[in-house]
Amino acid sequence: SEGPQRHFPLRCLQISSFANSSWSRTDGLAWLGELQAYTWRNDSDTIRFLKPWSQGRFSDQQWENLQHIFLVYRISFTRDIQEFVTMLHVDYPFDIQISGGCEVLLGNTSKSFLDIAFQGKAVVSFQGTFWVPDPDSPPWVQKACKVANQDRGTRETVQWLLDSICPGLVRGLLETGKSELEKPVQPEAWLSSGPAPGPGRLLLGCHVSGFYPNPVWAMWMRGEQEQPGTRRGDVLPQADGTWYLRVTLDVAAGEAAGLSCRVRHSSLGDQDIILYWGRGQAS
Ligand code: J81
Repeated sequence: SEGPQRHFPLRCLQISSFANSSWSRTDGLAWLGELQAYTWRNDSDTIRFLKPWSQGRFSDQQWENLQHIFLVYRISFTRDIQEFVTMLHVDYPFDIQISGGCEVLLGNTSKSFLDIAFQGKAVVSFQGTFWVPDPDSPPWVQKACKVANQDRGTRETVQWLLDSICPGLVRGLLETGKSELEKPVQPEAWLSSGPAPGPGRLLLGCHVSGFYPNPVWAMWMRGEQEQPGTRRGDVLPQADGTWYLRVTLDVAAGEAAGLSCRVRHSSLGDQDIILYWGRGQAS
């Protein structure tokens, strides 16, 4: 059988905000490739499955065990951080972000990662079997790592989660989620005219909406000629898991005729979408 065609890393994100010594919250979420599969809110004791395939090939019992590990972790993490802060004189308020996960590669191998940021800046990563502070992280972080590295039980658990549980979960998810993960969704496209950039000028908009997976190519054209003035917006996420992109072109009003917007996407095969300016859109 053929391996996965694209990369589907599992990315688990933790966001912890500490306002003062008595108020904090921790939320979690996780993505497989571009699709969010889990959420874990501070006020909930359970990780919520967002997809019908989120359980992967794990049994109910395996999920209960994992759930328990994470519940203990969340309480311990909050307590640990508050202790470090008291002991090492760190100022409130602050945020800690943790990004961890793995990717299954060809040949039964996998690659994992676990990175911690303090106030938005990377400070610690887990490497092999140890917490490793960034060389330019604050002294208190370096001290906290020394303390954390004394807890061999936790280091072994982290290693096991990263190197065994994570790839095992992902292998299951690639099977249970296969059809949704691998099925491209076709975009719709339409043209618009935006606010005039100046006297006698037009801002032509080409909107591409509802595509999956993310990479898409869209360009204003004159015949086969790509228009170098084409400006590409950000690719924006939509609530249904698809993406949206707008590309614009600033042209002299007299030169708009004959322009077209061309869209290529994996869902379209060779059948690019081509929309011609002046045919149908409200201008
Ligand atoms: C800016 C931040 C700087 C902090 C630098 C240090 C980084 C260390 C980060 N450490 C953690 O995130 C772990 C926090 C919790 C951990 O310290 C332990 O308190 C906790 C409970 O451990 C105790 O019980 C365990 C069994 O339940 C073992 O027996 C262990 O030896 C014992 O001390 N550990 C866990 O909850 C393990 C699960 C970790 C999962 C980590 C996912 C990110």
